[in-house]
Amino acid sequence: EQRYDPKSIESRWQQQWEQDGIFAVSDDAAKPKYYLLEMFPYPSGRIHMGHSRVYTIGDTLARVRRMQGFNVLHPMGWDAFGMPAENAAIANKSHPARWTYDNIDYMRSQLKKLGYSHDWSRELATCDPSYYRWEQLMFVRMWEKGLVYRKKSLVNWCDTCQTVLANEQVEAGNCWRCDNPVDQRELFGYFFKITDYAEELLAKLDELPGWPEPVKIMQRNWIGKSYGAEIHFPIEGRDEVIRVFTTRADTLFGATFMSLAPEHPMALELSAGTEQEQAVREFIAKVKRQSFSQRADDKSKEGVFTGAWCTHPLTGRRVPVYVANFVLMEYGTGAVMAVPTHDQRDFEFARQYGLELVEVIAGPEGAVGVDNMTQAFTDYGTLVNSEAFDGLGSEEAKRAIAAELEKKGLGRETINFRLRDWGISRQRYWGDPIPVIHCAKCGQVPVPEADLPVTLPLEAQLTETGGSPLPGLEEWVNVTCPVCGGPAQRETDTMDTFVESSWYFARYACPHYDQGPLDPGPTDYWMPVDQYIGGIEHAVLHLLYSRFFTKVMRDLGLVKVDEPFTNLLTQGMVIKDGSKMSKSKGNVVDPDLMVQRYGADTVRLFILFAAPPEKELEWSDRGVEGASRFLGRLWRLGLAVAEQAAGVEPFAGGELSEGLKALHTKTHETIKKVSEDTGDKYQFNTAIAAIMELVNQISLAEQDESLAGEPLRAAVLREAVEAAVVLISPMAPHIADELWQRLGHSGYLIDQAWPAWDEAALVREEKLVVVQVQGKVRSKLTLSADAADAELESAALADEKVQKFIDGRPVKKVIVVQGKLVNIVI
Ligand code: ANZ
Ligand code: ZN
Repeated sequence: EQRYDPKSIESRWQQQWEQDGIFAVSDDAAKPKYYLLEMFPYPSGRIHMGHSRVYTIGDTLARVRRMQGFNVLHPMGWDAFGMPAENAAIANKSHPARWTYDNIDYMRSQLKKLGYSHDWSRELATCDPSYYRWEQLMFVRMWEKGLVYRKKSLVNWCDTCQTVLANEQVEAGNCWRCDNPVDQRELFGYFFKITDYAEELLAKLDELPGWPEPVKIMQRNWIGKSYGAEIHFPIEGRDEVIRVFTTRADTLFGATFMSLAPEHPMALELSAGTEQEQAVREFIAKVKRQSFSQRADDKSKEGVFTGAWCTHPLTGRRVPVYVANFVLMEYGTGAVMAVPTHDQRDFEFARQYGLELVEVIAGPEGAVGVDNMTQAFTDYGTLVNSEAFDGLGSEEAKRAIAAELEKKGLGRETINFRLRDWGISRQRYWGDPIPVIHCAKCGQVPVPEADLPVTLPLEAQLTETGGSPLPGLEEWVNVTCPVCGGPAQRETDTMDTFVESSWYFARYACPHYDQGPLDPGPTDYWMPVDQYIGGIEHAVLHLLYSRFFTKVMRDLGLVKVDEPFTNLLTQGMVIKDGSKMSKSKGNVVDPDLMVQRYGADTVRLFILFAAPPEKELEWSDRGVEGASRFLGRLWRLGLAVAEQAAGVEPFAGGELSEGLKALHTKTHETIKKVSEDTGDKYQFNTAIAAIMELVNQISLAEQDESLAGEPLRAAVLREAVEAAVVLISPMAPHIADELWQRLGHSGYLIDQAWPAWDEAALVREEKLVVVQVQGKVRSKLTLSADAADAELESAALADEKVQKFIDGRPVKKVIVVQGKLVNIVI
């Protein structure tokens, strides 16, 4: 007998697959397409367990769909620009390109060793000019459409990473990459107008039933649509107003002061010439040194009076204007009407600075009186102290007050979004150069299409501090202005790497196309991605940007779809000893090592069997051992049946004895179960459990001497083993192809049609079960032919006649013999 030796089997089949190019897919419009994509990896150096999990899930599904008759696109590439390459290059005195491409080569070989069915003929790396040149073209087209603009703005600056971060990249005040606190700086940068698409990005979420609800909720919150009002407060002694955005126009009569963001253009202007000017200057300078996290911190609400007053738009009362650190310039209008009785921050601020309180919303118990308030009352209620609006409910009052303001020309109902435009400028070297030229005469001029791409100069030497070397490359920087021909300079910022990952999925349709970003034929055929798989950590960043970019590409005439990903699966984390696998926790299991020790099929099977895809997966060495033992059992059985059923066709009809009928039924039940579990729900764990049950039953039948003489035995065994091999092939493709060959077939299982089950075979027969008490036959039961031992036992114990003979005495032991006889010992 031959031992199961995954190492030799796997390398042989991987070579065969590659040699025959069986994973390369053509744009065969005659077949229904299925585009399956896993989020592409950053070439960090090695494949980790998280990668193995997401690609194993994806690969299994890709293989199932292909066997089901779809033309499956399952591409792979590299999210290859980004900071770690620069850091590694500085540390190793090498070049980011070198580091990146070396890593890509290594990781590609690791992925191949796992037996994934990626179409490597479509491989792309985003740091390749043949990729990023088209991104530059789209940038220029977006510029022409007014979807890109340049402005000086207060940006999130990470001093450790020496770069700007988008709002989405700041997590609780810290850098998403290095976790250090983020500062604010004023810098020029380029912005993509994602806010133009806010309404559509929000609305279309409702048309994505194939997305997990938590992801949609996160996106909705991020887009943050608020219905409210804009209200104008005329400034005393000037012909100007301060505009505020509020979601609580019903509290207008309780507005007793104003709060401006320190960055608000009027903050300094209003204080100019007043006694407060110096204090305001100092305060603004102080806030500028605070990080966002400090400003957002609940405990440090600070402010200063500007010395200016404005007029309440409905009561005409005087309202002092403050500058406060917790008001953000980036939201609404950067100014807030402060209602200390009904907003907690304003309440605390008012207490701290001795400002007036006016109660205007009464709860169910009525007004409480400002002297009794220990905190703001923030619920909706009934208006009091609000002149003509007294007695109205909050909702009604909001509309009525907005209408009154509109009549007076001092406000109106409005909608505000939390979503900000996407700042894409990074002061980094290893990225896609922003294709803009600065001319003293003409301003910012996009690089003409004919001059694209702006190639990232590879001769650059990185500086020790991590700052970009591009501004120092005079030969590269100095150019002539494409408009006036005068001396000009290149933009030296590069694009946020999230730009590359916002459209790579479309480029896979035509990765070698050199006439534009996307070849219409294949793009229209393949897009959208039918199933996207990746981590929940990308719920807002990558997934929102990709949705935005798809809409931009649509509006540039490059794609026809509105949404990039029809279905989204967010796989759970891989954990070990109860916590996420990470270097810092020291609980990392290296997939490569596991593949070496057990083989790829075992690793894949364990990953799929241990948990459903969305759930956490707890790494367990015993679980891996179990998967390995199971494949060993399948291997022996496969070889045994190959020998015993050599030359015999799988069962195709005829009268079967009870024992063979049971196995035939089990075979078809398993086909049905695995088909359903790999259908819409991706329950690979239960699918594998069903295949394991089938294999057990085959093993029992194979050893069952009573079946030895049956003429159809070999045919039924072959049918069952072949089903097990075909069904396990998407999960454990190497052993499956090997057994398939040894069972006398040629070709690859991925080209095999997914098996169909025979409804007629599913009908279960009944059997007679004899029940003995103390060795004497006391009853006979009719049970389903496949009833398990446990079922026999409980049916026997529950039987009335049996109960009579047990007569209340404790049962010592129940023995089930060959599924036909139950003996009860008392
Ligand atoms: C008056 C008021 C009274 C408010 C009240 C709330 C409660 P959402 O729902 O998130 O849109 N606000 C507006 N602009 C702001 C800024 N730039 N920085 C900080 N806070 C700002 O929040 C809208 C509310 O947040 C607005 O409604 C405003 O405070 C505050 F009893 O106005 B409200
Ligand atoms: Zn010029």
